[in-house]
Amino acid sequence: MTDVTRYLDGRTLILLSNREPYEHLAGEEGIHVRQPPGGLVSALDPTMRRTGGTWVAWGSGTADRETADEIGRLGVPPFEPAYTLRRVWLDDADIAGYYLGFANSALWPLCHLLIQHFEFHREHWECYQTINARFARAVYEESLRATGAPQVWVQDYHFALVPAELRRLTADIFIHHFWHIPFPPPDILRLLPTGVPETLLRGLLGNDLIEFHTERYTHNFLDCVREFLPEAQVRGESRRVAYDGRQISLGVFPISIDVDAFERLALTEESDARASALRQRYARGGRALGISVDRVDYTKGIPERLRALDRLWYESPELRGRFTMIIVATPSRTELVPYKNLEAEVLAAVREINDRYGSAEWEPIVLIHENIHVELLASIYRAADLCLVSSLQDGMNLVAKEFVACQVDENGVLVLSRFTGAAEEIEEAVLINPFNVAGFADGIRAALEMEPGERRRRMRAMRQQLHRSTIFDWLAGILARCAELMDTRPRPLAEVERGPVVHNDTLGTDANPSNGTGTTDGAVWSDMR
Ligand code: ADQ
Repeated sequence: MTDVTRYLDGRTLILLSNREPYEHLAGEEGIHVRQPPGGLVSALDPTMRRTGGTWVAWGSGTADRETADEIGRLGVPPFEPAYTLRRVWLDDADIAGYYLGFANSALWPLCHLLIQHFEFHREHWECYQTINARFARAVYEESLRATGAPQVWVQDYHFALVPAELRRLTADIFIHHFWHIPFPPPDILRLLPTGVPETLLRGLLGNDLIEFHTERYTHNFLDCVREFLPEAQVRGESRRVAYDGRQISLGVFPISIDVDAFERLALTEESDARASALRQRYARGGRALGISVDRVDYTKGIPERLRALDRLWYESPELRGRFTMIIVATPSRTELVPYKNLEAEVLAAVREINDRYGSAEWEPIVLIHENIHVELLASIYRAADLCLVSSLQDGMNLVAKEFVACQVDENGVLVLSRFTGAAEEIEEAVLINPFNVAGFADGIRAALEMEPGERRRRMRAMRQQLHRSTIFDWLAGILARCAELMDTRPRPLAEVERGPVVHNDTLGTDANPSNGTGTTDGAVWSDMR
């Protein structure tokens, strides 16, 4: 892992994300701790362990209150505290308004251009503002405890208003923000009531640096600023905005995965055995095996994928019995109606396809409708001959990268929607448009028929490219850019007076009631969004 501590130059990193890196859960055998192994946590937790600092997040676990002090702080990892987790409490109304409401029923569909799912409620917007202010206050309090000059890193669309609110509380603090999903063009943002887009953009312009996956999202952001905040000066060529007497920079930093970790998981003896067993079961006698992995979310194009498969088996009867598709589809945000409906639609479509084309020896689609352990995921990726990613819009899409990392035998073909951030980065995938069902079916057919030599050439090129751009390169790129920007800023007086910087202390064991209370179950993925 690249040593990123040098870019911090002794500053204290304060990270803000909606989901926390360690969640305490009450179970039958007492309290246990779980670490969600999503890309973000697996990159940032080791970093925080090395740099110290504080991670501020929603305390979502059922035993989170009992395992933190009275203001929600505890040292983590629980058995070997290296940094501080500051939990912020939300009640059911907060979750309904801020998280399920404005963040996931307004911003999420708008940013993905899927306006048929867009819902605006004034109470949700008010709640979003209140909760953003609450998180900004928590970050501010943590910044006052920091022993080194603080550098705040905000994650995602849950916190568009935090940067401006935090800057109101402490003007000189360095704040940057990674936006994990697409950023929409002005015509889409205009669907929000007057005043809301302006407030969101002003919130984001509280940052010193805003990071996106692709150039396109950066352009959309700048177009929105031009349109809604005429008082701001946009300098497109240098990707900067001058606003309120400050300079805000934008950067393109495509996120990635811990490539070596996935590769190692795919290469273990157990994984080898599991991959052989999977092929024996689903791909016997020259049959091909396909895989897809997503949360059940309308952005992922799951019904479109099923339509393409239906068309393929309808048009090409010779492919019936020659190709099995494993669809891993994890329930997500099931409290929301569009998600509940989508789940029912997916289950019904899978049943229909299996009834229509299946036989006593062959089930066309094997649906795994739950979270699976990352070890099993790596084995399935390794065993598969093709991976279908069919998002209607997707900020990046990590599944595409995980598949490539686990293809250690270099046999697989990646069929990738052109509407993912990944498609702008990965060369040699078979690109498809999920809205064009016939074209999508052709793409799958082309992947199935591709010569072994061509498959190997493409996969090898994708793997080489991926190794040059891991999650640690992403992290180092962002922190290096922050260091550059901080160097060009005059050092605020408070920081000069603070004297030599040292790492933030984590809470001692006394203040950490969670110590020794359980096990880390790192293998189960949890819905990070
Ligand atoms: P997501 O929309 O969640 O992320 P994605 O990037 O594909 O989408 O990441 C999903 C992660 O969940 C992957 O690591 C995948 O392996 C895992 N996962 C999904 N289903 C699973 C299951 N059943 N069992 C186990 N693991 C499962 C958002 C944006 C993306 C962006 C990321 C990171 O929407 O565009 O790539 O953030 O910035």
